[in-house]
Amino acid sequence: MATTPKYLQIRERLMERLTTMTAETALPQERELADEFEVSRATVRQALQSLSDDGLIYSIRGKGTFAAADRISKGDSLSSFSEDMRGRGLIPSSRVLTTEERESTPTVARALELEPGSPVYYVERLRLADGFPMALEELYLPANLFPKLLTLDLSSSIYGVMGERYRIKVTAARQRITALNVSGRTADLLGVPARSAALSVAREGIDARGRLVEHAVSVYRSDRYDFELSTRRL
Ligand code: 16G
Repeated sequence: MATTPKYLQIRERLMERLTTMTAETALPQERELADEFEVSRATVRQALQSLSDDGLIYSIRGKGTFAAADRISKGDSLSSFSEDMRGRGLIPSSRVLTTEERESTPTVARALELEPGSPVYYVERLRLADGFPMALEELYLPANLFPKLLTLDLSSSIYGVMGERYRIKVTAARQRITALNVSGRTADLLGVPARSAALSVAREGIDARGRLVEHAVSVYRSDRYDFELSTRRL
């Protein structure tokens, strides 16, 4: 009778344990797991590697191995980050990192169909779900549409502020998803090791009157977030 390889048995036991662990908490060290399960460290390493390959855990060099959060899928309805997170039972929040008025660069001007150099408000925020980093978001908003925006509290929903304060509702959007690796400040803010894979989503939000009201670039941790798109043959 074929026996299940040792590392798969350890993997099973670790998977059971993961179901009781909160996301982002550390697993015991390799050596401790080897003692506990009475197997070699090589077997533990193999089990951990296979869990990591499946995205159930992740390691940070020098720090240890951690339980991964369940991945969040974004559907194809037009929603804000806050709605997205709430819809999944998570509490959204933000750390506002930068707010300033800028002259639009050619790229931003093209995205918002403005004259290059026209004033835009720039808002950079770290978006969190249940207190854990999910995305780093940069927003550019035409200054003429949102007078005094930067005097407001932008740590909750910008779409909320747009609707309540300016009566502007994003009703359609153009989106572009690209893959990238994050390093340096971005990786640090997102709480991932350098060169981690991430998803960058650029959105141009259009309001009910057909105006381009936002250009946003959100860089999501790809271990915690994915996009789901439905298509139909016409
Ligand atoms: C999402 C949007 C972003 C929008 C933000 C508003 C994508 C790719 N981007 O992150 O364009 O500015 O939501 O969220 O979906 P808020 O209302 O929670 O601040």
